[in-house]
Amino acid sequence: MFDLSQPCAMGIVNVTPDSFSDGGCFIHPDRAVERALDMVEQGASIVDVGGESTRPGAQAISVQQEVDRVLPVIEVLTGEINVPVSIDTSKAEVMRMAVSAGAEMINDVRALREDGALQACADLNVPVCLVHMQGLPRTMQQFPDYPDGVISELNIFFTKHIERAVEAGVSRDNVFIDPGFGFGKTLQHNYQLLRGLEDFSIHEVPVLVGISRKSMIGNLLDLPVEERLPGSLSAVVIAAMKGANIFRVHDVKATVEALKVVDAMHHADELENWGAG
Ligand code: PT1
Repeated sequence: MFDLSQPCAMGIVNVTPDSFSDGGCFIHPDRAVERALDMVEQGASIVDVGGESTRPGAQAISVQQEVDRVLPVIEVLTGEINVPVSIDTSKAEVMRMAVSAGAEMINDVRALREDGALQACADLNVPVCLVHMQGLPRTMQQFPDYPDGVISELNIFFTKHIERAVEAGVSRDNVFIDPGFGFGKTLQHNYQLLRGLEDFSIHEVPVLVGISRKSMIGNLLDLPVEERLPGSLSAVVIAAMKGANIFRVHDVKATVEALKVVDAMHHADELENWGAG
């Protein structure tokens, strides 16, 4: 189901009224489903459905609110597409209900630190992405600080949280890690992370990255969200060359094309060797 022999795109399906880059256009379940279907057509290998915004400054929401947003979308989607649906949540109840409704992966920006999330994941036996975040969304961008270096601190975090998940009964084969670009990181931290991405290979688990349209692109280039595609694609290419496996993005078609170029370089000797192409 998760073929990670090639880099792949995970399409972002926000079912939130306050999402930082879609401006909440996909709050209606039908719109979210439509958007997900487009992404699959464009080559998404996974679609990631989320009901809680976790961008800097976002407020927490209740279990009920989150369930009401994501469940209708997951229920329809899993019947209509042939790629796995991932649930972007930190809440144990949402994880359980989403997987019952057909979701096949859990994406948790809080790395299973909420009550019951660890046990839910162990019980559900699906792949889980452990994302690094310093602090919590509402305040995480106030004082990001990594006195021992951002790469070294994240490696300690991943070692600890992979271990903790495995001890709770999560299969190591089901663990993915994600450095959490923009989650309690300055511009400097984000680019140090991008530069050092290959260092996370020591954990020998797939690496997921989410950079698409984030402030690390917008602040660098001084561009609004709708003009961040070239910068986002550049980051995708860098991350792919540094061994990242899954790319959580808004712009699936462009990302799949960029990833194919990187893959062609990696497999250059197997390409067609005639004509002027
Ligand atoms: C991510 C991610 C995510 N990001 C995974 N899941 C968000 N696995 C939601 C900004 O700086 O990177 N990996 N789920 C969205 N969060 C943010 C954070 C959005 C920062 C925007 C910014 O602009």
